[in-house]
Amino acid sequence: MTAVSAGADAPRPIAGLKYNSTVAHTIAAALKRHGVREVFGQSLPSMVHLACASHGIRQIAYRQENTGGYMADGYARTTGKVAVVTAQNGPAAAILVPPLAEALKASIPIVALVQEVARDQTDRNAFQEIDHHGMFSACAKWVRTVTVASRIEDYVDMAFTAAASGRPGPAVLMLPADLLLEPHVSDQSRGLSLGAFPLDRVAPDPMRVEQAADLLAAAERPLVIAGGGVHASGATDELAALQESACLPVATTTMGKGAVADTHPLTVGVVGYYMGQAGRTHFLREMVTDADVVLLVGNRTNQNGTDSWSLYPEGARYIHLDIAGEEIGRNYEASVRLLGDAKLGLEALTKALTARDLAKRQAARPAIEAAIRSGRSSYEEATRAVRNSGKAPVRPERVMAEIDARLKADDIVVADASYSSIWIANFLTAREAGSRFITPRGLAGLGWGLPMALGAKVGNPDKRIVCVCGDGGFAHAWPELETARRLGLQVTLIILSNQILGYQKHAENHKFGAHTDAVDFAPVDHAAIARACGLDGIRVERPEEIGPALDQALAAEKTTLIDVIADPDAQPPITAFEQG
Ligand SMILES: Cc1ncc(C[n+]2csc(CCOP(=O)(O)OP(=O)(O)O)c2C)c(N)n1
Ligand SMILES: [Mg+2]
Repeated sequence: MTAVSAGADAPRPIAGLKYNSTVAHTIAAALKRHGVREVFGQSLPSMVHLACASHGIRQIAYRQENTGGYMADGYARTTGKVAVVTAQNGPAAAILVPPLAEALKASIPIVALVQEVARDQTDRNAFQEIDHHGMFSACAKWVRTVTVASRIEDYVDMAFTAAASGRPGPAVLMLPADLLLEPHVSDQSRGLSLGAFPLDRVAPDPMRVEQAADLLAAAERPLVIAGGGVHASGATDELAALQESACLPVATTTMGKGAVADTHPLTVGVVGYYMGQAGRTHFLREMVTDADVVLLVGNRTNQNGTDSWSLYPEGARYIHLDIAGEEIGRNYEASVRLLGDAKLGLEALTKALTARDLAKRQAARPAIEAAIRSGRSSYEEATRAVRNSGKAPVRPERVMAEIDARLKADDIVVADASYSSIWIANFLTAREAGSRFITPRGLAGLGWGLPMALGAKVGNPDKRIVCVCGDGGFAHAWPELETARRLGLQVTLIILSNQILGYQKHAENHKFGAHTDAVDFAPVDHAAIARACGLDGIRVERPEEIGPALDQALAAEKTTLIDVIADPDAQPPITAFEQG
């Protein structure tokens, strides 16, 4: 939270514009004060975007509200800034629901500025009028309509505060179309910037931190399981410090991947529902099931992360650190409840632990490291053949091995839902604490991948973005290839073309012994779609072609789509698939 000088908000009038000092201009100035440089939108509410332009705020024009919302999500996840997305009332607002729902479940701060019908047309069946409050109530933290010009800055600030404070999430501010045109001059009474998250860091109760430190110091087989909250809090350095100084093994959820370096000798890796035979943590399952003290950090203990609540030990004592009190002890009763920010909580815990006698922890370290080393090498051995597979159609594990060989610590990897999230989280290596692997684990909806990658690129123009999508999921988002071209957003986009809705088909076969006829589809030339949009497209049919295609794409100036003709029988190591 920083104070911003009023002079920085001076607008530059746009030639020909009929309105130069309106409520919309006050909104634009407030956005600028909150550090907003880009707004994801498609013209509407037009006056907001025109006013934003006069304040030097760029419109990142999406082709569709649904994907525009995912762009905002990818931007927020990878910048630490609240993302802003706009939409018209009615149908446009309706298809903003899925990305806001993802953001709510995954705790991502987004402010949605949505046009509302004119105030005097309310409840008259005005064009595209619908109960927006009812529609957004289940997918946003906060929904309000501002109706008077004098309160506009209060409401913009409330929206940013709602999005970025406590557990981050989406906030919706409804803006009646007529209000936006009302003449207005800000009284400049608000001067703080609220656009970065976490907005307010609160530390857990120090007494409970001491209790947690006692438990961890005396534990026989302690384990940390870190979730996406560690990234949201920017707490990866603090977690790495705790791991190292207290000799604690650290596992993560899928969203928590990269919270610690996969290369650290005390990192277990991602644990959850894909610890089957080719799972990176397959041979380390006992490290979870046998733990006697478990520290959960920013981890909502959901179904996939806990392998349907079968993985985390029943008899263990839990210390649960989270910014959301309702998550603490939700599925595993917490002996020690640490309500607060992950960064401050981990810092305090490390301090409390290092003030104690850590002889027990230090003595245990060599055996823990040896177990992890052995588990990793068993995994390497078990998967060597498939990671080096020379077969066509291509194995996704080989594609991941080729990406992994080229990955740098500060590259951002994004995946669509379905198998793609598992392929990247299981087979790629987080080289440093803080490396980012973005997956839509809030709701796991198809189509998030490409737009999240574009949003990440908008927020991180100097970083390399690698995006992996299944062909089914990609079909939800093809139109945004034009956005990549128009805005010159360079992403290395890999489509795993197995010509099926893989996860769906395989899950149906496992569960029902048969599948419906929706899961197979006709061949699609994705590289040609990319070329039709003015991007580069490469078709890969043989495994030896993947490496050169990746090298070309990573060095390219525009988005390059690599259409990998992939093995429809390849299944990631989902434990449920291997049971019976
Ligand atoms: C929006 C949405 N619709 C449907 C589903 C259900 N679903 C989960 S995985 C999947 C198949 C995805 O296929 P594809 O994207 O080709 O990836 P693959 O599993 O083949 O790698 C489906 C339909 C979903 N998760 N989200
Ligand atoms: Mg597929």
